[in-house]
Amino acid sequence: MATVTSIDMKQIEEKVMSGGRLSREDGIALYGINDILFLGALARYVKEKKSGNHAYFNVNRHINLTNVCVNQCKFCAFKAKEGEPHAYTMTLEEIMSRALEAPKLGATELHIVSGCHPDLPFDYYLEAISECKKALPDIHIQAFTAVEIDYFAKISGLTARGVLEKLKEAGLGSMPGGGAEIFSGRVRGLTCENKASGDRWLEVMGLAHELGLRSNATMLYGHVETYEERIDHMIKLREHQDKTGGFQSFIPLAFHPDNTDLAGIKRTTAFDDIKTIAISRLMLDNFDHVKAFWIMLGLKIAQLALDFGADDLDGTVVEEKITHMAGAQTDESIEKEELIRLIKDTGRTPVERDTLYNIIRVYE
Ligand code: V47
Repeated sequence: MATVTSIDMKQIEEKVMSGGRLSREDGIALYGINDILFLGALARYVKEKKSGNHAYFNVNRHINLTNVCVNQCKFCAFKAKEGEPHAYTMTLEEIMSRALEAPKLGATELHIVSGCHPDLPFDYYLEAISECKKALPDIHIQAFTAVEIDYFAKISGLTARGVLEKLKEAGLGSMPGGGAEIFSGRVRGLTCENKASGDRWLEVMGLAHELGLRSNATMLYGHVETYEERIDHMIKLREHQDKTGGFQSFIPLAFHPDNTDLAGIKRTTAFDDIKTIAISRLMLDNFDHVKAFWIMLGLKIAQLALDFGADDLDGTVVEEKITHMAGAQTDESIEKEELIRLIKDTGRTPVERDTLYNIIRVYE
């Protein structure tokens, strides 16, 4: 990584303070800066311009319908092949018993993502959404990554737009940001060669945005990618957002190596996590929110991230398999009161939001 001079830092600072857009070179230079307090101050300035002193959280419940997946990504510990001892596929009854817990927990959102199962028909996934919506009409369903939508199109013979239309009609409210990984073809070739390309991920998100479905966007970092590839990923998202405006939040996901095919790789460091939060806040000038997903960052880093550009901790979650199969040491669930305490301790105002960032309650 090239050394960054104080002149470079001054120029970047001036650009940010005057509302200018950072270039690819600026982004790469930001990764060369070890003064995280400088990065934090800049990112905090941008965060406060966008969301003032608010820090958001929501009350949600995750459900992963099946872990059986044709993609077999090397970074994934959640995946299974049919017949393996840890493979599972939920029945509709199992899905509904989890979904029906949501209102009892005060949840406003069901977050549903799954493996791309070789034998299940698209109707299985469609029915899961329509039954959840019928039973819980007031709950927002955020479900299926762009990769899953691409897969449903392949197995159903529908277009991706057709799949999205059917899911929307069944009750889909918005889409999570998973499956983006790193858009670089080099990295996808090494880690997830079977799944939809970066361009296809962006195309499917564009279709969803056209249909009025909002979505999030993620970046899985800390495996075989370079800093340049991270910045290119952010720039592709930024360009796409210029066109559609449909992304709500950017979520950098720290790679957890345990039980994956990349198990030799070391976990991300606190410095890398904090820098990546701050840099994404600075690069993604057209995203309203940057989320520090506490499950992946751990509660302590996620809380600190609120002072380095993030404005959201995500939710109560309840059941999380993707990161926990890969060695996450966080709990799978957190009480809303604990999220409020963590936020209050930073001096920010906790704001409970719904999935679309409508304010439910401000905890002054
Ligand atoms: O796409 C897989 C990632 C994603 C590992 O939109 C891993 O609000 C770390 O996207 N270590 C799924 N990450 C989860 C996801 C998500 C989570 C929370 C909120 C939202 C949102 C989206 O998890 C996958 C992949 O990028 N992942 N394996 C791993 N070993």
